[in-house]
Amino acid sequence: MVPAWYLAKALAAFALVTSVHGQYGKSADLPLLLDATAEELTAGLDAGDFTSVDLVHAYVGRILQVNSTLHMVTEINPDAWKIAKELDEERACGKTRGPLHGLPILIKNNIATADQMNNTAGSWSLVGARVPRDATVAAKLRAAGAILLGKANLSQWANFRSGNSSNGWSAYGGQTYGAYYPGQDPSGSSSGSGVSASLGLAFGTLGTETDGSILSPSQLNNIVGLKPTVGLTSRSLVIPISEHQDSVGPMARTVKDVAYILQAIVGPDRYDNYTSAIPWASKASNNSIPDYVAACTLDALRGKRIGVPRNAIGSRTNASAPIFDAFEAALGVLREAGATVVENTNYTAYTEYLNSTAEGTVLDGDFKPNLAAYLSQLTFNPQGVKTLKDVRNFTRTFPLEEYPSRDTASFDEALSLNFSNTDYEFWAAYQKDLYLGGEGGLLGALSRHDLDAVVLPSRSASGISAIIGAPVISVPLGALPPNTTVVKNERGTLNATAPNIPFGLAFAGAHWSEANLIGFAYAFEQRTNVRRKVKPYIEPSIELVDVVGA
Ligand SMILES: *[C@@H]1O[C@H](CO)[C@@H](O)[C@H](O)[C@H]1NC(C)=O
Ligand SMILES: *[C@@H]1O[C@H](CO)[C@@H](O)[C@H](O)[C@H]1NC(C)=O
Ligand SMILES: *[C@@H]1O[C@H](CO)[C@@H](O)[C@H](O)[C@H]1NC(C)=O
Ligand SMILES: *[C@@H]1O[C@H](CO)[C@@H](O)[C@H](O)[C@H]1NC(C)=O
Ligand SMILES: *[C@@H]1O[C@H](CO)[C@@H](O)[C@H](O)[C@H]1NC(C)=O
Ligand SMILES: *[C@@H]1O[C@H](CO)[C@@H](O)[C@H](O)[C@H]1NC(C)=O
Ligand SMILES: *[C@@H]1O[C@H](CO)[C@@H](O)[C@H](O)[C@H]1NC(C)=O
Ligand SMILES: *[C@@H]1O[C@H](CO)[C@@H](O)[C@H](O)[C@H]1NC(C)=O
Ligand SMILES: *[C@@H]1O[C@H](CO)[C@@H](O)[C@H](O)[C@H]1NC(C)=O
Ligand SMILES: *[C@@H]1O[C@H](CO)[C@@H](O)[C@H](O)[C@H]1NC(C)=O
Ligand SMILES: *[C@@H]1O[C@H](CO)[C@@H](O)[C@H](O)[C@H]1NC(C)=O
Ligand SMILES: CC(=O)N[C@H]1CO[C@H](CO)[C@@H](O)[C@@H]1O
Repeated sequence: MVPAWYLAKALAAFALVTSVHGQYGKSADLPLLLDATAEELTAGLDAGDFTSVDLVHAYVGRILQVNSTLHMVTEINPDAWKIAKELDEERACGKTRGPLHGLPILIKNNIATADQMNNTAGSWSLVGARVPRDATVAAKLRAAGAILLGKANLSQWANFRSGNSSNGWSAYGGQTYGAYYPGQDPSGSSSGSGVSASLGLAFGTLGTETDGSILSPSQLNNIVGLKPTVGLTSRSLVIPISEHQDSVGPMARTVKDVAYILQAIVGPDRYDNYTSAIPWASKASNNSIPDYVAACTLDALRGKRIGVPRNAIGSRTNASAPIFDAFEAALGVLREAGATVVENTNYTAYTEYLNSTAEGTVLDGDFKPNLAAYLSQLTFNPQGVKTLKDVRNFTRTFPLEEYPSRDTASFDEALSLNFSNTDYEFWAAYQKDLYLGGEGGLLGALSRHDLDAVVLPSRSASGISAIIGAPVISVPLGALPPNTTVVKNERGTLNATAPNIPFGLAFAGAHWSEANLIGFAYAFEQRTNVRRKVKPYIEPSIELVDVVGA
């Protein structure tokens, strides 16, 4: 998916520069890309230490160094160099579009762009398909001056195709692996976004979540991920699963970087009606957009009430002991940061939730019409797939889709539902979800205990918030110890549990409470700096010093 000339171009750049970088004498000052933040990169760009073209060279070089092992990026934007040059010229003229100006970002391969890149959800059925315009979130990133560097691999169809595929596998992109243990299950479905952000293959990334697809790969790849309130970020021209649950959000190495990206992608969009529910997007509220970056303060937890829904975090076993220990220690950090930790703010309908099939009904009911609506917008549709039925037929008959070794169970289930998302049975299931996650779940706990948020191990955080479309942030909490027993995924192809595999801490709150959650995560991150203590086993070596001056 990437022409050979990229490789040639990138390697030529490195050959040129290694001979000259000494003469600039700047190498000691240049930020190291494994951890470089928006503010560090922008300071270097402003000071003229390096350019956005240098950043594109360096990040592409890093991608090429690890992609044959990890398969985390499916294509690189052939226009990235040109765009970087334009943004460099703007900066040289004293014009910057905002804090993301000139920073390269990778986006998940289900977010469409009206350029040379493919948007496939990992399926060969959509290779070569064209869209009428950029997805709104992609357009907003461009307008904010970000460079769309390429597309990140994902679990195919955002993990809504198969009952026996593997996380991070797509027919088009191959199998993504995590960087913290050989053969690491990268989790999903925003697998490539998680791995790429973690290894410093771009400044940051976008992922999408229906239930866990940002939070899970964020926690398991040692990064910060925010799943926004459904409707805060537009889903227009993002390949969907469910209009009631899908959300586009940032995945990056620090909470503040997540805040910078979020700031750029939020807002009302006439192409996605759910964005009209954004409370501040009205004249009545003076269009008072929250300042997510300003929310990053050390004392954000002071005086806040943070609940622990003990009945929703599972029980301690030998295998989960390290996560439970780290979680208890984290509660101590929250208290030291001035928060009141309120114990046993349990979800009253949690057992019923675990037993409920309502979410499956909502996703199945939405998928058929939502996918057809996406496909109907294509301006070029090479395989002529117009419905889920067409997509299933394609998947079952096109050899590279690996059917039946990877089945189509999710497609089959959605197609077997004999009603759609306008039916009363659908509405009943959706209302049940609103009760299970609302009064019987998160919202009931928040109001009964007068809480600002709840805190959980990230692995337990997505479901209750997903079914009501509420926001969650995950921040690094720790990694499994060296004596962890290696356990494979169900397919037997990945190492799902292993030493050094990271895990996270999540804050979940009411709808539109992102600024609070960002503050809480920042206050925790700054006191613990877990990300810097957990190291990948594989890491690209190319740095800015290798490309500056090329
Ligand atoms: C990934 O690696 C393979 C094999 O080394 C290479 O052919 C391909 O072009 C690379 N893809 C990207 C996006 O760099
Ligand atoms: C998109 O897919 C087509 C068909 O495989 C390919 O020729 C093209 O290079 C891809 N675009 C990019 C940017 O990789
Ligand atoms: C999983 O881990 C085992 C044990 O360390 C290793 O032998 C194996 O190669 C790993 N799997 C993959 C797919 O790399
Ligand atoms: C938004 O809702 C209006 C009114 O129901 C409808 O006409 C319009 O098509 C919707 N737009 C989108 C993008 O769904
Ligand atoms: C909007 O601005 C007006 C005038 O400054 C002020 O009176 C009003 O309270 C503001 N409303 C909100 C919701 O902030
Ligand atoms: C909350 O749940 C925990 C774990 O299931 C249980 O031990 C505790 O008794 C519950 N507390 C309340 C107040 O329901
Ligand atoms: C848990 O670990 C302890 C001590 O290492 C051991 O005695 C016990 O058998 C383990 N329990 C299980 C269920 O493996
Ligand atoms: C779980 O669901 C089954 C079948 O729908 C039902 O019989 C059972 O009572 C439910 N249990 C709980 C705890 O809700
Ligand atoms: C099923 O897909 C194949 C391509 O994989 C195509 O040749 C065939 O016409 C499709 N059949 C139907 C009924 O759409
Ligand atoms: C996946 O499931 C299908 C049936 O649904 C089966 O035919 C196939 O063998 C399974 N794949 C593997 C690798 O077990
Ligand atoms: C790993 O080591 C820790 C402390 O050294 C010990 O408490 C724990 O039981 C060990 N776990 C396993 C699975 O052996
Ligand atoms: C574009 C790209 O890097 N594709 C790679 C994805 O992974 C497969 C193997 O799983 C490779 O063959 C591709 O080169």
